[in-house]
Amino acid sequence: MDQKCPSQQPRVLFGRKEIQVFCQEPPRIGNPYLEDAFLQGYLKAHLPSKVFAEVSVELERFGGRVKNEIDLLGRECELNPPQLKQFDAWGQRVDQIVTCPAWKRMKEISAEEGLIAEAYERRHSNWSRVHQIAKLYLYAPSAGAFTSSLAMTDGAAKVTESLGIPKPLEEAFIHLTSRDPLKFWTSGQWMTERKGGSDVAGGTETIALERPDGSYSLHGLKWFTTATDSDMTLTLARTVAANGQIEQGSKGLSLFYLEVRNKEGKLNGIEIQRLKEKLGTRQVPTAELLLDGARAFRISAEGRGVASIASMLTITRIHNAISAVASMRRVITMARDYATKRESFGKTLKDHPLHMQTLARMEVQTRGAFLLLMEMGRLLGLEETKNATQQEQHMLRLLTPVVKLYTGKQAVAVISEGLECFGGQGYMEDTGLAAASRDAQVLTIWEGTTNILSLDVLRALVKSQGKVLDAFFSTAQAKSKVALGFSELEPSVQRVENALHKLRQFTQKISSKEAVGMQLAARDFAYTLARIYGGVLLLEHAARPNASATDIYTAQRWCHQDLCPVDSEDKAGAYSTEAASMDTSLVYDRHPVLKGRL
Ligand code: UCC
Repeated sequence: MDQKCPSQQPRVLFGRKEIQVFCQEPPRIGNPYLEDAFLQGYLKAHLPSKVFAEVSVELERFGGRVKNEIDLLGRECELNPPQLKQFDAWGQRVDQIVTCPAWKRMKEISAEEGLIAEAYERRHSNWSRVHQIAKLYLYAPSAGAFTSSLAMTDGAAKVTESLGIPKPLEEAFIHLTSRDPLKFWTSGQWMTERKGGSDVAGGTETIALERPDGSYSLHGLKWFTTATDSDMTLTLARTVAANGQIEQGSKGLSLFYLEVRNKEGKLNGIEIQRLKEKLGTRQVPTAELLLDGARAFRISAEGRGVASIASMLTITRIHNAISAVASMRRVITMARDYATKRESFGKTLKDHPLHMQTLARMEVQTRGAFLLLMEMGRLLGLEETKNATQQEQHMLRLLTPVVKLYTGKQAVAVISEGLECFGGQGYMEDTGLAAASRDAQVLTIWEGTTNILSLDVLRALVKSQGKVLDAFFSTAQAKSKVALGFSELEPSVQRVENALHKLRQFTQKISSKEAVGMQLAARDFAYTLARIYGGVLLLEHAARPNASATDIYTAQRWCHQDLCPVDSEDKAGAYSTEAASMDTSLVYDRHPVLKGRL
């Protein structure tokens, strides 16, 4: 990685020799823990000192492993995507997903490092989640998307635990949370069917027929199953009543557990139709599956499928945010290193102020996103150790969709900007940067698109009868007050308070509006929550005793954005019925659909 260009050799104009030696110094990836002052600062500020000492030593060691071992494996996974072998030489249907050795090694490393176990052993009590998330954050950009398997594995362990470890899952739970590579299992999450992935209640056609022994036989077509090489999965299906009736909608769905293969390694009534050809995350074997009598166990009460899998969604959405923030951090680390090496217009990139401004803006976004992510970990840890107050539980429910949707969008923007920092090299496949850009694009799509998650924010609001929002106002107000005594931070605190005031006014006004107005405002509303709370967390971070000038500067820059876009858009009339109608007219300008011809 550190080789030098032999650029000082005597020049032979356009000589063969000179052309051959042309090269640029690549960006270097160091120990990601040691290079991340902001991560270290966060952990030091929040973890009890004994926990910090232990966690810090471990993260430094793991950071070394990421740099020296895992990063190369991740690249191998990218270069050797999985393949489907459907038949053996003699025509026997085998449906084997062939993955590369590096992918298999990722599974072993995940067990050895306790990447799931850490969260369930809870050796650092309520800080165990923060510890696990910090570790995954170091791992994710080098993991060759193995993090998607881990997200679902963690989600499955969480569902199992929250259902009180039902009998059929007793053994599985031990496997999912094992540190032994020989015992460790990964899980899938099969939710998406032919009719689509967002409207699960409307799209799930799979049926479950009860067998005499109490297990079920599943029949259906799962259109998009990620990490299909997993050992087990959780999936939704409709039970069939004795009279043959099948209830449609959400109330007809129950949650099932099944093992993908039997003890002999044969698929459990499953046919792999094909692997999906995706834009990114090509390392991950994603498949279409026909369930043709797969043996499964119902693990939720009948009709409680969506509500029961919701705790899995909470976890996978947090994992999505981990990958989003980690990928932003990685591209900045690479770009800032490259900026010390690459010369143009007679100086290195780092000496071009406009280039530094661009990187600094990316850094501000990434720091805000990082604190939002860690706040999720803090709240989840409190909830899982039964230390969360009612207010903290409300915050966890509200912030999960907000943080997932916001960091996904930020990642796409920051990584795109990051690619530009390398000029044409950022567009090259073999630098690995193109893959980072492709992989980022999925972060806004899987585990709920931006709009679906914005509507989930409204669901949380309605279900709690506004209590999640009360919790938001009280928490944001209390946290931002901490920064009041600091003169450099006061204008930013003022901006946050103004935004909170406008948001309060907006919510009072909107509650009397029709459902369409609420829906039109949902996305801007979610963005507002993310911007205000990101600002609050940056202010809190900047007001701690050992804060640096850059901590203060970051909070100031973040708070300088429009912190209440929902108010700005409302004032511009964006949520009125007229606006809704004009939106359609604009989209279908002079299109036959508007003339009733389609
Ligand atoms: O599977 C996929 C790819 C996997 C890749 C994993 C890797 C990710 C990590 C990456 C790291 C690299 S992608 C597909 C994933 N699918 C989704 O995310 C689904 C998106 N759609 C939704 O989220 C919808 O909002 C639905 C499906 C939840 C809406 O369903 P319903 O049936 O219309 O929802 P209802 O009727 O509003 O809610 C049913 C119950 C209610 O509880 P009860 O009955 O007690 O009132 C809700 O409060 O479920 C509860 N509920 C929730 N609870 C619904 N959503 C939530 C929630 N988010 N949290 C808590």
